[in-house]
Amino acid sequence: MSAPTATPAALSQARTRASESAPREYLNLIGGKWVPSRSGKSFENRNPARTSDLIGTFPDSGPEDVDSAVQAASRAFTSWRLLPAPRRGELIFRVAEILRERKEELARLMTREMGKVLAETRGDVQEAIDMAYYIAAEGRRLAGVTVPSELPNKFAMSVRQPLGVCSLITPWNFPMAIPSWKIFPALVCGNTVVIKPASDTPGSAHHLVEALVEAGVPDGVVNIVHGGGSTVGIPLVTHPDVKMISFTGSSDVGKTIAERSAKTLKRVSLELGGKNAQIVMEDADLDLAVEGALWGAFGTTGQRCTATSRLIVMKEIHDEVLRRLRERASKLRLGDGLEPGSEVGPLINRAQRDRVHSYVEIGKAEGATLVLGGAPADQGALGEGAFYPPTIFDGVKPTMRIAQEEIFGPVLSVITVSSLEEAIQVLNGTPFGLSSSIYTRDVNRAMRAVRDIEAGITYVNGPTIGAEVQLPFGGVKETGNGHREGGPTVIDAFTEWKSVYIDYSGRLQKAQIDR
Ligand code: UN1
Repeated sequence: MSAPTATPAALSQARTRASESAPREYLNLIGGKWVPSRSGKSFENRNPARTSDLIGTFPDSGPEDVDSAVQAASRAFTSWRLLPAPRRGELIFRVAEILRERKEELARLMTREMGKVLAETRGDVQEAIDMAYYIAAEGRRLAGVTVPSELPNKFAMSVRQPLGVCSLITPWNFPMAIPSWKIFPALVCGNTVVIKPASDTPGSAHHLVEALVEAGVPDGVVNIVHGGGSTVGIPLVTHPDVKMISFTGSSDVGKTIAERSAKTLKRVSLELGGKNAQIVMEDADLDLAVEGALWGAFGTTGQRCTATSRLIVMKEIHDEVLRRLRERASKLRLGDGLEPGSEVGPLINRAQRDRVHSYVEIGKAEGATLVLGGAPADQGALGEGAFYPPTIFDGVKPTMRIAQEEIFGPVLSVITVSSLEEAIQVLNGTPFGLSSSIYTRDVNRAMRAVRDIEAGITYVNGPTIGAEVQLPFGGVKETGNGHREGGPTVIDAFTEWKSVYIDYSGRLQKAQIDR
């Protein structure tokens, strides 16, 4: 009889348990080598559900580390750009397979460093897997346009070319999905990258880069430099050899990046803040609308750029919607995302918890009615983390700061309206335009909303969260600068067009003149 063999899932869980106990020293990846910061400085990564839990230390890097990484990426670009795109795609496909095998282990590690509950971190890893499969196939497309020439014996087409070294700066709320939205398309298009993940969640990006190394990515094609915004982020934006910057984060930082990169005319793709709203019409399926609002507002503890932070409700159904919402939200279980039964994890850190609470104070001072939550949850074990309960304000006026500014926490503002026109006007009345939603059974109203809402994403009878990788992702107004991640559109962000004319007439032909 042969000895029992461990299944991949069991091995993965064993590795997780081992790694959950011991803090680990993580390094930068520069030119294919794992190295500490030049200064030797490092920073800590702690579990936001239990800040006594030290996950590991990461290099606290500086401009000199950025420079080495950009140089390594520039060197690697000379050969990576010449590797046929289908081969680059095959490498990304191998990454998908590696992530799929480790999904559970990676999700657990992510919950430990970011806080969101396990079902959601599994979704985060899944989004990276989805993106890897989607983009791997793009290696056999990267389509250009081929069109007739106006002249005889002349061929006209256009091809896509890589940009060079891309700086990728990613946030902590989707610690693997968002890096994957940027790294995979950048690579399949033939670019090389330097990534700086958020210093609250450096581990998940590290694990993604490890998977790329294991899949066989050549030295220098992917580099990771850990550290802060001013010490690593800004040098990555201003470095003369960087050709493109892709950033996801706050609108304020996005504007700084746009200003700092404007002097060198670098391409900049920005995915910034949101103040997303869900409209509930009086004909809506109210159970469905309340389910959607709960998931949109309190899923990921409200820390999604697509999170629902305003609920715009028709006056006829206001009381009923609020009653059901309050009842359901008050039962959501706060807790460590690794504990079975937890439905709402902690905020990313105490500073964010303080910020959320300061918005609650602002809402009260502005005259909104607090109907649920509104104070940090620090009873018992929750006191060791950065927990904040689902919080609902009623009687919110569209111009109040809590209805205008991105809070990035579990705070929902309920606004009452009396017509679809007013609902859309209120929805559009913020500086942002990322995601939006309308619940109605009336197709005419749904189609008017789809047409008139100013946002990059509109859901009908679905919450504001839950975008899929194969459609463009991004927003209008201060949510971005016109670029889109995901979908075929992400290829536009990471390539230059080259138009190619091939004259096989054997004579000088003059466009616009010979006719
Ligand atoms: C984000 O909040 O930055 O659509 C990304 C969603 C997720 C991605 C959110 N698929 O909610």
